[in-house]
Amino acid sequence: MATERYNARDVEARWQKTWNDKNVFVTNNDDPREKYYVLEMFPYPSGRIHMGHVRNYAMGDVVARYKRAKGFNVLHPMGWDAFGMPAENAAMQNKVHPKDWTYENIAFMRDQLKIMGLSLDWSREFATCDVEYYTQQQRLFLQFLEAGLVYRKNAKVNWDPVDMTVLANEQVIDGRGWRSGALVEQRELTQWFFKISDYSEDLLEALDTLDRWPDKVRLMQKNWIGRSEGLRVRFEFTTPAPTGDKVLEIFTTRPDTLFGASFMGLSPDHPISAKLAETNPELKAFIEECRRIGTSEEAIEKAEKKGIDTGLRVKHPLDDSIELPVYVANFILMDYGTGAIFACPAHDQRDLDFARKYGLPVKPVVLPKDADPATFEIGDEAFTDDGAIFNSGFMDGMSIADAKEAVAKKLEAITIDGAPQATRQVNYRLRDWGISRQRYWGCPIPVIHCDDCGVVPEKDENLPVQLPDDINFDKPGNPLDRHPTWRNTTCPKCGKAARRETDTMDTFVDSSWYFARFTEPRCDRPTDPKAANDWLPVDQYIGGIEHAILHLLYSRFFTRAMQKVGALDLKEPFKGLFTQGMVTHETYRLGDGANGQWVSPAEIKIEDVDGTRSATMISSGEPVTIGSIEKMSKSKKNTVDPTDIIETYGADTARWFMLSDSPPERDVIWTEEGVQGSWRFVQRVWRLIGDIAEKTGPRGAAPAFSDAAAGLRGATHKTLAAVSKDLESLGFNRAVARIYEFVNQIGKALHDGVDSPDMAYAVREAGEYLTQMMAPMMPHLAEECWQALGQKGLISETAWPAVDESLLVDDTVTLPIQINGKKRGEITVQRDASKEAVEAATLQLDFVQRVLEGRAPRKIIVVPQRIVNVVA
Ligand code: ANZ
Ligand code: ZN
Repeated sequence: MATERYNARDVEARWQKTWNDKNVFVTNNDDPREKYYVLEMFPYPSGRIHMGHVRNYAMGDVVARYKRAKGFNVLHPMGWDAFGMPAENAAMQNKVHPKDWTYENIAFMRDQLKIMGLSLDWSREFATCDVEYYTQQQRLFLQFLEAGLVYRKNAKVNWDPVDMTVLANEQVIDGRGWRSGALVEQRELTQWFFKISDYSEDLLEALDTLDRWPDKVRLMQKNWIGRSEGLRVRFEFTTPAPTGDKVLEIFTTRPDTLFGASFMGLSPDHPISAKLAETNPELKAFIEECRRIGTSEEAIEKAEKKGIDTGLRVKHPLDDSIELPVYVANFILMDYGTGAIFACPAHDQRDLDFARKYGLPVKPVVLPKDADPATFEIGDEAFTDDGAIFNSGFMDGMSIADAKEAVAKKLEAITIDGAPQATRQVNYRLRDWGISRQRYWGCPIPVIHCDDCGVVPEKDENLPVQLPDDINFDKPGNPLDRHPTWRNTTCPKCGKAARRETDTMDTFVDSSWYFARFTEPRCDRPTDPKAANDWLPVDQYIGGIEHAILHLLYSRFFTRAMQKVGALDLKEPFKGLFTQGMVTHETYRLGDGANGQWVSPAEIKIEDVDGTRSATMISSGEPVTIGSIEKMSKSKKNTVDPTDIIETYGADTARWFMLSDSPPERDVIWTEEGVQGSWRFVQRVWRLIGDIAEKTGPRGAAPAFSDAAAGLRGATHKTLAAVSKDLESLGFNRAVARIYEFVNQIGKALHDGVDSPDMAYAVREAGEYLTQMMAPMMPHLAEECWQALGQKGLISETAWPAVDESLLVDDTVTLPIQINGKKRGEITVQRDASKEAVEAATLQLDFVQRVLEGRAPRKIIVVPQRIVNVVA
């Protein structure tokens, strides 16, 4: 048996069948053991799994298998994030129904995942496009609506004229639709919103409690929420405003710079701008021009700063003699603060660009440290750092913080037009979440439009509002709008003919609660609160950094919203978060490499002559240039197909290589040589275990151990302790490195011979522990080895071995040797060696014998574990 080559293909299929037949990974909610929930971000069923998935799921599976062995009741489910645009694009391009396309992809990808040997509870699988799932999502929506967490409002949206859909800000890249590439337009639409802003402060504060999240993710969320403390300040008009307002209210975070005010700015969407535009064609044209920039902050930030003087004037709140002009300016957003600002060009770059363009004053009021107030001037760059206030009357000499406080106090105490001139305000960048999408392949929003009753929620007992199957994609836009009958329904309130809402939900809604659904996936409510509370939060969530902001923030909001409607009782869904690095690969291009067509690793052959690598096309022998290492992507053709790899080398090899080569948070470079190295290791382990099985018998009672046997046992238990620690902290590559070393140690021991019972025991133990340690990473090989070692039962169901702590202490000590009171050298002995044994060993030493010159010592004193004194 030991000489037989390990045939991963047969072995892996066999063990997968056994696990499946025995329901080894089906999790029972009533199991009394401590619970552990490990989850990888579920995939979008695009058609095939890619190496990024393999890496992600291999990591999650190691955690799941390790925790199971540690005695936890582990939940490790899998599902599909299955709604979204690609299915509709496929429908349009290939005349296939989005539903068929999606479910066919799921079937294919499920098989791909199954050959990876993941310890998943497939009985809990669902796709977000399953009617059962989106029914419960509609139920949640209605509960949120009733709880005041959902509302409708008119909103300016990014409209993609080719895909005929609203785009989120993140989907607009350089003013164009991310998918279609079309120039994005602005439209006003009535949209559905989730009130995530109700939780701005809570979402921000609770970041501090997420101590098992990467710092960078917490920081990204913090910046996204964007809390800022500032003042609302009311400036009195000295010319009549067209809206009849007496004051212009602005929001500022820098009231300390008030004396540097140069002009006022209004958003193009400010009511005063709109009113003025009615009679001012130039302004009207300018406002329309602004609309074309897009709604994203990024686009606005990038655009050249432009504006128009309205002719209106306001009074400076701290100095009656100063009058400030009011401009409409393109860089001011209506939905932040009050949609109006005072501008201080010396200390704000946007204001400075604007002031330089229109020749407005630039007066510095914050003096950099060590600068001379008499000569300090602003050039092309605003001064935004810390300094001391100057040119500012009563604030002169103050720090920025003190000045902010002083202005606030002063203005709060003044009353104009019946209200304080300033009030303190906290602002958040975080906007409410617009979830309306004008698409077919999403969860229908379960509301009805009635001419008499307005917007009416669908009745719970009428759920689901099911997507119609008979649709066509002949024209762009939303097929639900065009469907001849689907829209027609009756009003749940008055019973008259009414129309269904045709918007569907943003697919981020689907992924904001799937982790809760997995805890009781067939429940006829969104969740079973007991199951959700028992399992959640997810102990270890693993996924890509690209979801660091939106998906995680929305899920955190959803958990709070679900708590509010009683679906569960907690706030934070993910206790531990891990973001894994990407899988990269060399790139290859035909010809000299500059503009040659990309070619895939499978199409080329690489030769290595004295360390110089060169590549040619397998088909034609054409030369190929080897390029840089990049994230695997279809566009650069530098992908390898997981199924090909698994069929060639086996799942264990692919998993092992993925886990071995670099720390899991870093990028890993996929190389053929690397995979082959892993494959050779698999073979080596198999031979090693075969040898052990042949040369040693089952372990009985522990015999007395020689130094060599004790040494190997020490290595075994030290490796076990270290690997356990590595797996606890997701240090997979470290665990792998230790296992490599351990295999070398076992190999050496085998080579030295295992004829004595103590060596046989130690080697057998080492082989068993090795098998158990590698089981989370290479589960098929481990099962096979376990069986070869004559073990009963599945290793997947076997407890993690216990570390014998006594074997962790180093079992030798090094003692200094003094001869006649002077240190002459050292001796290394067993820690528990007897005094007589140490004495005898000391007398054997060369340097001791030289001093004694053949005589016996007058005296020899051994202080155990401390020192040896020889009196010559
Ligand atoms: C005067 C000032 C002076 C400002 C200065 C900055 C520097 P954060 O920190 O992001 O909250 N602002 C206020 N409302 C705005 C809007 N609707 N659109 C664009 N800009 C707006 O930013 C707050 C600062 O952004 C505010 O403080 C305001 O400019 C500007 F030396 O007021 B500041
Ligand atoms: Zn009605």
